[in-house]
Amino acid sequence: MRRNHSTTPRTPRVLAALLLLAAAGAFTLGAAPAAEAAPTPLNRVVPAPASVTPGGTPYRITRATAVRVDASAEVRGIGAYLAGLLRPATGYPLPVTDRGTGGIRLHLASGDFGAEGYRLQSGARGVTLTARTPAGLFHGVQTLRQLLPAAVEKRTVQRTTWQIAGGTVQDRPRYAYRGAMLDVSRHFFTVAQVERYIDQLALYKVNELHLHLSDDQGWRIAVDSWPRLASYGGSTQVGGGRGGFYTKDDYREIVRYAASRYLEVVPEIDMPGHTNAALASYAQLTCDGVAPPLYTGTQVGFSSLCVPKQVTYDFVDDVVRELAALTPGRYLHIGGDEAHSTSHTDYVSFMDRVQPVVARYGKTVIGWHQLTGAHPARGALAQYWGLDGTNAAEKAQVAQAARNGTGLILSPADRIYLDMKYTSGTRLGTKWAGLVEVRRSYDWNPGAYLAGAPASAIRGVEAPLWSETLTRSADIEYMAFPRLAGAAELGWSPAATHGWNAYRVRLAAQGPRWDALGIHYYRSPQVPWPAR
Ligand code: TNX
Repeated sequence: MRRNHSTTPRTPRVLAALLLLAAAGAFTLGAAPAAEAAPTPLNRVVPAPASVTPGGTPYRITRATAVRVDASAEVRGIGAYLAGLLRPATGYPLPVTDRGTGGIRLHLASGDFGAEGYRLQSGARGVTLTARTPAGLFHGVQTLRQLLPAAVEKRTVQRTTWQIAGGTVQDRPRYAYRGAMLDVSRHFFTVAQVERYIDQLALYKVNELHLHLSDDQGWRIAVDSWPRLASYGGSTQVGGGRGGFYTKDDYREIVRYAASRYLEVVPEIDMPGHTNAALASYAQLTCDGVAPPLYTGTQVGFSSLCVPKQVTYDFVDDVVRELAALTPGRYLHIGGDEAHSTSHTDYVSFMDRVQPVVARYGKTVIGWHQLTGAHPARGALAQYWGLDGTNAAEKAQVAQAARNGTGLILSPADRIYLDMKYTSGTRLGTKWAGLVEVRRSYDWNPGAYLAGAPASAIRGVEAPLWSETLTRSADIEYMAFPRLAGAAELGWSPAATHGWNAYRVRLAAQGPRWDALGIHYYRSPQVPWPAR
């Protein structure tokens, strides 16, 4: 007791002295070496920029830096988004203003930028992003972000210097369609989970979010004229969990959020197969009038809408009308894959009747490539998901359709199906298309991929993520990263920049960024990740 009494007053003083010393040490350590760290080279970005001219003094973001925008609400919005990204880690105020000079400038101008390109110029006095469109500025912001240290992604103040290498980046995409698909049917993902993924996609300049909204295991979008689709058809998922669905307001929120990140939402209602959830909800949609039970397994190819019945087309009309009305984007995906329990004749007649419905509600059809076995509508796009070295007849059919004017979106399953396991040891995912390590996923050329398809038919690349085995955001991330970055680069970067040896170095630099963002990713041994 007494002893304690005599020693306690001294302890805090000693502790305080030690803390002061530690703080001083941290201050010196924090300030000095970071100031000498070289800025990230202008080409160490994913996707690789079209052209880079390094040179000159870097720009250093300081407490005095402002984000200077054109006097336009949309440009100001992108400026606010950028400032919001940079403020937490820099601790700087970064006001967004349409006055002054220097700093980080976002500027719209006419020029040879295309619909999504931009120019980034960096020098001692500032960084200027110029584009013809807000989308171009937004993509330029993602480049700027990657040129700053990975610590910029942290949400607390970091002690370092924030430099952007001097020089010019001139950039624009190879393809207009750069997509990612999320299967929200096999397992349901909340609006917040979808928005988290959207933010991750935006970092890599992905501009299309394809949502697989219906399948055998769950119907995920409210349809007022057929309410049981969501309330009953959405009530479970693979493994028998509670499932879920998006109300119309939820869906509008996803569309709004995606648009704020310059992504277009492509909704998919998969038909005529993959429809058990709909058939279970409405017995009249089946040919025998008997509703099947809800399905929580992972088989495919056992369900079909009843092609001869008129009510099928009343249903399709209602669903397409309501979904088209909710969707500002250009496309409506009608699925059409694995219709193994629909006869070929029925499949063709179904697609002949359904495609005009999509057109009537003002949307362009996208279908899985089996659509090329029917009569793809004028302007329709087919999404190719075949594999190397298999099914030559089917490949020939897709190539023939491409020669006849059907545009193609490439999603080869043995390359960019993000649900394929990386190795036999990958806990999540499936392997029906093989094991797909990071290099295999990246190392192919979309422009020359499908023999006989003219290069002009290739509209872009999409990386689908099927969710039979995925239940959490961490699962989505582990399968998507790092392969999604490679798919995004195949969609954006000119073929001339393609090369695994340089790519793996650029990819490795993303690791610390993903760590800072809390993205759970696969540390592939093929990539020289910096030590953690
Ligand atoms: C094939 S690809 C499917 C999906 C599965 C996926 C699993 C395609 C259009 N259909 O139904 O979820 O494989 O990888």
